[in-house]
Amino acid sequence: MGKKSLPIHLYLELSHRILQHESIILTTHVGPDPDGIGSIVSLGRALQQLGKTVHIIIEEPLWYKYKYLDPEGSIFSLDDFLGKKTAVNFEESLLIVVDTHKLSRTGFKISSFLSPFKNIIFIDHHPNPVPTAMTASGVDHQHFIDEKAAATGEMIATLINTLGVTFDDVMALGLYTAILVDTNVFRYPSVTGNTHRLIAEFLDHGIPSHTAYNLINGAKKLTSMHLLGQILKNAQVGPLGLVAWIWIQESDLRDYNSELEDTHAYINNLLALEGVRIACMFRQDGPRLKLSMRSHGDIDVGEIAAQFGGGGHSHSAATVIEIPPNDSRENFIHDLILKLERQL
Ligand SMILES: [Mn+2]
Repeated sequence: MGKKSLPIHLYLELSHRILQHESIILTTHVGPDPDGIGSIVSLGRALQQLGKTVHIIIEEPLWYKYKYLDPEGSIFSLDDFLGKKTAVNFEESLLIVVDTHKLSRTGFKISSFLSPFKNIIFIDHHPNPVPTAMTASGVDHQHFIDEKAAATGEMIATLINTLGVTFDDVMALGLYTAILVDTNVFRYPSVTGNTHRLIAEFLDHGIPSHTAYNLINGAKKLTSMHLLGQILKNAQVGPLGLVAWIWIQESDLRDYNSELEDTHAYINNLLALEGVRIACMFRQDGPRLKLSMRSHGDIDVGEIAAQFGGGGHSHSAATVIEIPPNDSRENFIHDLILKLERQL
């Protein structure tokens, strides 16, 4: 039983590669979640302690609800960073991209800004369709990927330990929150003894777990709670009772004075339904339909999302679907749910 994480000698090799550079730029995917934010803030602090010059840059300013994960304001939006007129040496500096393995996922503006970098390392736990185990040591020069890691934050914690840096309060809170959110509160099969050994270290160095939990899950607005009620009221279950879904409408967000980010975790409520094995959340994405999926147990929604051109983890995945012009949205969703249920 149990999973094998990447062996420690690969982390040593990664540390060695990172430490060869004096100047390091950190970034993560657009619309960063606590995993991306906790990872860049913590790794940035660790590298600064080691005397490195670190710049953390993301596409847009940090969402206000996540600002507590960056209490010293170390993250800059691309516009703010460019406004500082800091010189960047694209030849010598190292770019580290976390929680995604594609430069394009960092955002439209920033990916073109970052593209001249000669030295790039991606640190990620999303399944990579392109095999990356290419060097003798098992990881290629760009991609340091551990699909089995519960969160990128888990990998970053191991890296920080390998670098010999002790966690401070900010790192402990950031990395704890990264794992808390990415495992849907420790309930995914990706959680292992190793995950909890790192969690124990965060608790030793940081703030209590109930405080960390409440900062992320106990700070909802009443309007968001009402929106959740409205959306769950319209939740539906497929004819076989195996797939449940909700639909997020732009007009609901407007009516309840809420933002899309507020609805991110609504889908998890559906997994509490008896017999339901897959939870789906639909929303309009321009002319297309964005479908997010969650599962528990042994249902691999990453594989299902891949059938529709998307991807993700075994228990959390997403895709964007084109509705045929001669089909209505309601019909399309109905057929899709039935198709999913018949696969189970
Ligand atoms: Mn993640």
